Parts: sequence; structure tokens; C-alpha cells
Amino acid sequence: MARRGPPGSSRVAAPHPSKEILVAAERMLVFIPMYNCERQIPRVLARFGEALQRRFAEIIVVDNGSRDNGVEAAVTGLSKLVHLPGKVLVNDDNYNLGGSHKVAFEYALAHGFDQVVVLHGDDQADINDLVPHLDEGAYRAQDSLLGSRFMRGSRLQGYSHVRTLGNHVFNLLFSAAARHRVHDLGSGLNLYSARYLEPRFYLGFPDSLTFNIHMLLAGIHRRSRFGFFPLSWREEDQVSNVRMVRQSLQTGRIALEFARSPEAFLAKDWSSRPGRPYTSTVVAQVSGGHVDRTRAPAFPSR
Ligand SMILES: Nc1nc2c(ncn2[C@@H]2O[C@H](COP(=O)(O)OP(=O)(O)OP(=O)(O)O)[C@@H](O)[C@H]2O)c(=O)[nH]1
Ligand SMILES: [Mg+2]
Repeated sequence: MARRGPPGSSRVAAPHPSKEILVAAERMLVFIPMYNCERQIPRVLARFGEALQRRFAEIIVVDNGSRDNGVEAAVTGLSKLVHLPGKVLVNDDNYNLGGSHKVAFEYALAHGFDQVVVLHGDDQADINDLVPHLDEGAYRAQDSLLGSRFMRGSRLQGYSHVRTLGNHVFNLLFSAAARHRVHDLGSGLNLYSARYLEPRFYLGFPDSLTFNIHMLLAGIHRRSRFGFFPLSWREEDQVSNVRMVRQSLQTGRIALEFARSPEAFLAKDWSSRPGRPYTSTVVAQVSGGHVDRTRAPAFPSR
């Protein structure tokens, strides 16, 4: 599909546009990265009530090599969202969480979406926490809106005190390193504008779970317009893939390396497949409850 004009241009140019017209004109994509979330993905999708389904143009679940039955669970969950077309994508290789973001961002750019909402597939965040910010509309003037588990108004359920404390310490460390107040290094609910992603500055960022930290630091260094918003965050039956000690050491090193030279840090290629594409295959398309299993590349290769 051809890329539309600059996101928002027609909307801004319209004489006396009403709020309804503005909402209807933009196309917002929901991207759900998924890895072994068979138990959680039905709940994640069930949180999309009818009004919320109607707000979005499309929802994609991007599976990265799950070893459970998550793909089928996602198809079933999507088929219940009769007001929101959806697709399940399966990555053609193991790209990890960061690589799945690269897939979804490319999908959004290739198909002319205006914004991408990232919602983790393990049901720790709740998409409904975004609703007041969509209603308010300030995101239209921003490059990204980042969910925070650790700011005033955030509600943590079942998240250990040790990890909460560790996150506060890291938030302070990164605030100092980046000279900008940081409220979360990367949560499971964020919104990015497609126009901001268009230069694809993120392609060299790590494919691992630290991808979000690089996005945040790049956002600060590029003087992008962004803000944090408070989340509710659950820890119930999720299996964390974060190895605490290793990830903490790695995170500390990132802060130091960025503080030493932000330019060198951001210019370095951290990806695990430099120069190689991040391709993905659509394995199911779901619309109005109907499931089509025709397989197709998720977007043309560049
Ligand atoms: N680890 C991992 N997660 C992936 C991958 N692809 C998608 N994800 C999803 O990315 C999310 C992040 O993984 P988690 O292990 O929960 O990490 P986290 O939420 O940052 O940290 P926790 O606080 O430990 O939950 C989950 O919803 C996964 O389902 C992948 O290849 N590897
Ligand atoms: Mg998680």
C-alpha cells in the first residue's frame, strides 16, 4: 500500500475540523509483541472493548518464535474483536523483542499508519490506561508517549519491592546520564508517531529487551517531544524473561557508555543482524470474526 501524505497534513488543512473528523482521519496501529504468552494473550485482547476497538485502524500480534500455542490463542482472541481488523505475524527468524519492534515499525511505515501503540503481550499493562491520553489528544503534537510504572499515579500490583527499588535507582541514574527526568526505562505500553519513526534511526538499536532504553535515550538526545504517563502494572502468571543480575549490569553499562559520548553511543550498530532485513510473515488475517490463513510477507522488502 502506498504511503499516505505526511501524517496529519490533510487533517490540519481541513477548515474547522471537528474532533470526530480528526479521530476518524488518523490511522492508529496497535502492535503486540508476543513470546510464550498463550495464557495471557486472550486477556490482553479481551481488554479491547467495542469503543476502544473502534478507535484503532488495525491490531497486529507479532510472534517471535513462541514455543507454546500463542499464535492460535492470538487468532482466537482477535476473532472476538469484531470491530477491529487484526493480523498475526510470525517473524522469519529470532529477532527478540527489539527486532519485533523493528518489524512493527516497518509494517506501520509501509502501510501508512499515523501512530503505533506498543502493548506487551504478557498482560502486565492495560491498554485502557492510554484512553484518557487519546481523549485528550496531546499525543498528536508529540513524537512519543511513554508509559511509566514508577511515577505519581502509577499502580503496581504484585511487582516486588526489590525490583521497584532497582528501577527507581536506574531511573535516577539515567536521569543524570541523560540530563532529563526519566520515569521508566521501558514499559509495556507506549505510543510513537509514524512521522518520528520514518527516518528509521532505530535500526541499529539492540534486538534485545534493552531496545526501549536506546529508544528513550535517542528520544532525549534528538530533542524529540515526548512525555510519560502513569500505568497500572500487574505481575500475576507472567514469566519474566529478564535475568535480573545480568540485565542490571548491562543496564548500568548502557548509562555509562551513553554518558561518556551520546553521539558515539547512538551511532554504534548494536543490532544482532547488521544490514540484514527484519522480515515477518502474516499467518492469519482476522476481520469481523472471519479468519483467513493465507500466508504473505508482512511488508515489501526494502
Ligand atoms: N524476552 C522476549 N520477550 C518477547 C519477545 N518477543 C516478544 N516479547 C514480549 O515482550 C514482552 C517483554 O518481556 P518480559 O520478559 O515480560 O520483560 P519486561 O516486561 O520488560 O520485564 P518484566 O518486568 O520482567 O516483565 C513480553 O510481553 C513478551 O511476550 C522475545 O523474543 N523475547
Ligand atoms: Mg513483561
